[in-house]
Amino acid sequence: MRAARAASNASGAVQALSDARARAKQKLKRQQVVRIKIISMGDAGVGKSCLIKRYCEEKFVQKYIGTIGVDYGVKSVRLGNWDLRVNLWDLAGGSEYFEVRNEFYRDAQGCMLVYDCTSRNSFEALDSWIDESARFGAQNAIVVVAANKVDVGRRVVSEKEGRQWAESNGFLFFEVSANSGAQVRAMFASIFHRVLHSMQGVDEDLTTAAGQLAQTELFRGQEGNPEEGKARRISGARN
Ligand SMILES: Nc1nc2c(ncn2[C@@H]2O[C@H](COP(=O)(O)OP(=O)(O)OP(=O)(O)O)[C@@H](O)[C@H]2O)c(=O)[nH]1
Ligand SMILES: [Mg+2]
Repeated sequence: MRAARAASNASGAVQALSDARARAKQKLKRQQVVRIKIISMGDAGVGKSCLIKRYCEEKFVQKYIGTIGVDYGVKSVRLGNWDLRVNLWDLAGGSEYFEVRNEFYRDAQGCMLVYDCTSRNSFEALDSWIDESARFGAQNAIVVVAANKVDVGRRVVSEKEGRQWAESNGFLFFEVSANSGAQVRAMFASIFHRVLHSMQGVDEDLTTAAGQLAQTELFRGQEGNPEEGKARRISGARN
């Protein structure tokens, strides 16, 4: 009788220990943090800072306050049990900041390359941005091309033209508006997904969760985006 009670106590203790271990493991999993580095680039005034502000704070600022050199921020994105910390380096587009921003390209994993669909110059400058970023260390970054300001009626670069340029380089393409918020969340979610997918040693569950988020945001942003399947690194575009 006493032996049976002792055995039952022992098995209860084993069970409690195993439960505690499972809880600890779950907690550890919850605390997993993955960091990625994303940069923004494109001509001055195309709306890089506004797109980041729209995504991080859901706000839009009408007044143009040019970035001085570089701005930095961290955005946390909860993905299943994971905490994705997105380090956002917002580079000034003005030529006077060439020396400053060249310090920040290195090891970028993702890049938001922005033009203003109401400015042909900003569209024609895209090649030079790719060259500059590749020259200064971002050659492995996954690129998403953002045609911004689609809320403005008087566009001069058609969606077709923008898409063709992105496609010919193998980049993701989104038409966005920092003003209305159109496709901004979908664009960021897609780049996170592609960056995680491209990284070595990332837990599959995390990449899957990021892919699901990207799909959800695409649905939310209406009809979806045929470019979502494609992604290529900067280096892949130049050969
Ligand atoms: N209508 C409209 N205006 C926008 C949009 N995005 C940005 N702007 C305006 O464009 C101007 C420039 O925006 P910024 O985000 O500061 O541009 P930037 O690319 O960061 O410029 P630099 O920091 O100088 O490189 C501001 O006056 C914004 O209000 C948009 O989607 N629609
Ligand atoms: Mg800026």
